[in-house]
Amino acid sequence: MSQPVTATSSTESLSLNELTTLLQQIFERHGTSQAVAQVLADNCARAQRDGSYSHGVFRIPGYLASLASNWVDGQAVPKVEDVASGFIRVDAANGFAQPALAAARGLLVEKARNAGIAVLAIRNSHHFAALWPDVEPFAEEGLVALSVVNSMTCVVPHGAQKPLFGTNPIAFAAPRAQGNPIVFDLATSAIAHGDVQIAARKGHLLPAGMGVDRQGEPTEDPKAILDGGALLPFGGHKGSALSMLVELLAAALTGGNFSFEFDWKKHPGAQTPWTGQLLIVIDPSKSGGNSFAQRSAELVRQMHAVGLERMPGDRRFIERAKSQDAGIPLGVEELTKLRALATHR
Ligand code: NDP
Ligand code: PYC
Repeated sequence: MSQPVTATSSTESLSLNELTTLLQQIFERHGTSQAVAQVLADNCARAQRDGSYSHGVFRIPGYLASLASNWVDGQAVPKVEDVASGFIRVDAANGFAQPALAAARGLLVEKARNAGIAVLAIRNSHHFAALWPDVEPFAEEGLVALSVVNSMTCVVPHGAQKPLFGTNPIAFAAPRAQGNPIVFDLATSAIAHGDVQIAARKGHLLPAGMGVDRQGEPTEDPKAILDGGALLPFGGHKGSALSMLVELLAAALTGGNFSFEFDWKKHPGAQTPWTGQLLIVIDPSKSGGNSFAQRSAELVRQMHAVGLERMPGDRRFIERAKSQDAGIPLGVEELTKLRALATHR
């Protein structure tokens, strides 16, 4: 789900570089190292550019509140451990997950190309962003990538009465010949928590089946979900099983927290989940068959041949192309606030 920002007289359009620079200034001004600011700003600006509005500039106040509450360490230096031919562990040192991935990325690609497959297990990390930016670049260099990250307790497992799981997204990217890579990135909850917050702010109702109120009764009111209610997994028992998979791979396997294992109550304002993240990267050239990228192009061709009009990722690629021509539109009021954050704490 997304909330398009259409260019109008009350918007101003920035290039990707301009927005990244502004966001970098904000992060640094609010206590991150330059290295962390660069990684987070790049991630957040690309999300905004692609129309991933629940994880673009909308997230800045949450990042800054978490930093201000000393819940997350914006100066953390990740510790990368090369533990096996196909396995890297990273202790993010209570910092953000993306700088941990950046620190291990070169070694991860080298291992995937040598062994055919490699795992990156990040723990002690905070992931507050869209997941597709973590996997898409691997596909752009011919690799297949899968990532999972767990978040914070707000999803009721199918058949249970109380929330336990996080919104726990799964992102996948694969190269495709003569086209954009195949990329999907989806919360295992019926809707991302960020989109519930956006709907609440705008006074919109949600479609049926997304969540329950504090009494456990189905509700379409996003405020009732946020005020003591909870979300449901997508697809009933099937999404619930995938959410459990994410808890196992992103937390149990990495040494990170399950979504229910941390409590930010002692850090007022904290919003970033303190959990773990797993990435699996595969070099498809090792399969020895026809070029994987040609095969994925064939799959997409056949999907279109049976009537499919929109692939996952298409909406983002269209938004990206638009912003390359016209810039990234931001509301003037929002931009004024962002500019103020870049100069004042
Ligand atoms: P959506 O339901 O909007 O989209 C999920 C995927 O389905 C996307 O790849 C999307 O492609 C694709 N898609 C959407 N509609 C269609 C359609 N009609 N036909 C074909 N494909 C379609 O995303 P979610 O609400 O599940 O998640 C939003 C974001 O929230 C994600 O980026 C996720 O990583 C993030 N998130 C992050 C968390 C964290 O802990 N860091 C926790 C939970 C969510 P497209 O992108 O082109 O629209
Ligand atoms: O939108 O569900 C979400 C989310 C959780 C953590 C970051 N985003």
